[in-house]
Amino acid sequence: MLADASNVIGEVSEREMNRAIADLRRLGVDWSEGTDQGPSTVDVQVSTTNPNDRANAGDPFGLKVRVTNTGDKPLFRLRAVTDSAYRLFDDRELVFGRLNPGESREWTTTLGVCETDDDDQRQCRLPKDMPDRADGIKVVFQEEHGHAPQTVEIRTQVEALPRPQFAYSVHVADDIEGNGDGRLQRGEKASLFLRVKNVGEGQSYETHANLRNLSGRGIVLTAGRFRIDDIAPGDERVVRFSFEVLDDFERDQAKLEISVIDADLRESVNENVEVPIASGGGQPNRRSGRVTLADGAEVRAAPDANAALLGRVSGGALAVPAEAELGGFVRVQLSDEEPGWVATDSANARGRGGQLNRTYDHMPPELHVEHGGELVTRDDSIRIRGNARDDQRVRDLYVYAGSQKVYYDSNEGNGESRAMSFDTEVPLHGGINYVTVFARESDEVVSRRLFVVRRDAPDGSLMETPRHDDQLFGVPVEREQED
Ligand SMILES: [Ca+2]
Ligand SMILES: [Ca+2]
Repeated sequence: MLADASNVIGEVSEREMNRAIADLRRLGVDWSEGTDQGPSTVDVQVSTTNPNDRANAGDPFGLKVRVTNTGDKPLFRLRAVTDSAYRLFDDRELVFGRLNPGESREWTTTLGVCETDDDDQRQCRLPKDMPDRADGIKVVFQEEHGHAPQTVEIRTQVEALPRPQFAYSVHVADDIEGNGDGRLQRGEKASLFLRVKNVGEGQSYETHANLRNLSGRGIVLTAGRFRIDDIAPGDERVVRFSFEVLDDFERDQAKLEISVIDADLRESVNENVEVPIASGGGQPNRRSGRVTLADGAEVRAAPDANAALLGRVSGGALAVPAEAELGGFVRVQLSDEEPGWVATDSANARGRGGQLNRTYDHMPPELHVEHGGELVTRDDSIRIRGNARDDQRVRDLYVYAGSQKVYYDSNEGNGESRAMSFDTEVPLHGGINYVTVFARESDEVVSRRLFVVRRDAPDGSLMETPRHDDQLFGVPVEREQED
């Protein structure tokens, strides 16, 4: 039988107890107190619902315990509770009740989190954001008259889902209501194009893109929240936020916060963006028709050779609609109605076959971590190694064991600023250890890998996890500059 037995029994009032007993009877469990007739031997089989006790994050996973009375005395109110250093696997209840000689009973409890879906179906699954981890579960028995069987143990492994990772770029255009000069003045309504690319190895799930105003009065968001769920690896999405700069906005820049969050996997990026507010500005001349951008032409956010680079034409020339001209630049229309500026002398080429390669200014380092495939050890440390590379730079790389920093290496002064490698021993305490590896390009652009290693005793038995670490889900990204 499959049931979520938490709080079926426990500290309950008599009335609740009677109701619980009736519930158990419906499940075929006899919860009578009985009279003590002495001990009896019990065969206990503990297993999980999966082969090799391995599961994938996001999938159903259950613990199955089968008890057989191999002695000659009945046992009463037989039950068991799990004990694990992983909160989700801890304190699960299994209920058997009266067990007569020769009888077997089985109880399965979920190790996941249960919710009722839209069709009123109750679903219990492991959380999608679980990292690679190895755990131990003890099944501790109780019997009304003190004849409980011995504690049994089981070991499980969960494999994380491949994770998405978000690279992105931000482009503010005065294209909704404004003079169209590529700069933002008071009184204009602007688009903020957020281009998100999944550069990770797994898809995203429930994904939110949000824009927040951090400048107070004078900035009005008109579209600030989007859902961009289920982004496959390698795919990109464009979100078009919009906001207005009121005439009485007093500051010389608008401060906005952008965030992209996968709510299921708890993978997120966020960043503050400062958009300068221009005073004055030119009036572009209207243009129509198409222009052909030369192979290698640079498309920028404003009519200025130093303005942010949106992308570069490659593989041939590329024809695009022309909209306006200003200061030696032509404003063209890119995909998704996004405007861009190209120097006029790069906009009268011939040919075709090119495409626009978009630039991502926020691309986290590619981080590989190897732990030898082993998440269980009897040693007091584990060797991990790996490397990080980035198109811009890798600033530093560090490792935490629980809340303790155990490794740090700065890339400052190294010959190759865009790559780093590491090879280190991470100390382990008994039981469950959270190991997190970080590689940073900057304070905001960080990659992280988390996994959970179990250290067993030299004889292979499960070890107690020190209490201070048992709730820790890795550590937050550091903000301060390392020394
Ligand atoms: Ca403008
Ligand atoms: Ca980068």
